[in-house]
Amino acid sequence: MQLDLSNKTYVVMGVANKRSIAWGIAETLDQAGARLIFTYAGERFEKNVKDLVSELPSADKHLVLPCNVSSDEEIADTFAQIGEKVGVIHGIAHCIAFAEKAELEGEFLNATREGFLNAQNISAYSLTAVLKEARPLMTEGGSVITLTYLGGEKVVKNYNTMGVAKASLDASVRYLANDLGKENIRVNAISAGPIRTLSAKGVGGFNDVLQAMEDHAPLKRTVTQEEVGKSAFFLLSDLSSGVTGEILHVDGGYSTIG
Ligand code: N5H
Repeated sequence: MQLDLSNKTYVVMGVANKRSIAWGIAETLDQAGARLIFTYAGERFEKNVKDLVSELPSADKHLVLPCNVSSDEEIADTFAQIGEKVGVIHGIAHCIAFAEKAELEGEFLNATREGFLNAQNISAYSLTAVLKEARPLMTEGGSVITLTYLGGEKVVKNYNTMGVAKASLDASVRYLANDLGKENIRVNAISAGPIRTLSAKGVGGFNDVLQAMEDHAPLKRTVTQEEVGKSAFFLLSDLSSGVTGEILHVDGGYSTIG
């Protein structure tokens, strides 16, 4: 069993700022000694991510690259660069989702074809698109995680089109786990409870969801980026060597309450 990740390399996709769940995961992996490759969505996040990474204790060994996951060419280009620079990778934290604001309020029935497909494209298909390019670099086996949410399993007010995209992501995790298991590549998801991140900013009813966690979750509180980071460490490391195709709820037990 290996708790030290100093000879491992992970790709962390989707850090926007220091509140990002992806950043909580990155900090945990950095502390364990892993080498990290960060990818960011567009120029507006570049400086943020580079500044944050430069503050990590082992900043020198990490890399920061752009990757717009709506483009197959960009994903191929990013992973070609990763292959050239580090060779083998041991895992990926895919922390990427998007839905237009109009899709995140009112009735799900108001979803537009474009809004629905855009959410599926960025939030669900991107995991498969990334794994197509990452697979050839995972020659020593590996572990991949993505972030999902309860709204993909149950109806959660306002989550709407994102809920359907997360259901698709959850199913993708199971099919990808089945495809890649023979290469000792595991694929799992963390279903985090609500955390105040940039992606949650400005979406309706977020405070009510936080309050419901405090009132009804078995732990009677919300969870932190660090707690998601610790569970990510479990899933990305050898500690979880027998676990694949799984959705791990890091939500203070909220999803178990009827
Ligand atoms: C039930 C809820 C609250 C309502 C729904 C929130 C859904 C959030 C997810 C998506 C991914 C947010 C999103 O795409 C917002 C964008 O329209 C606008 N924001 C941006 O473009 C910013 C700048 C960038 C950084 O954001 C992204 N995503 O690129 C769910 C909450 C209780 C839990 C939650 C917040 C879940 C989740 O999936 O994040």
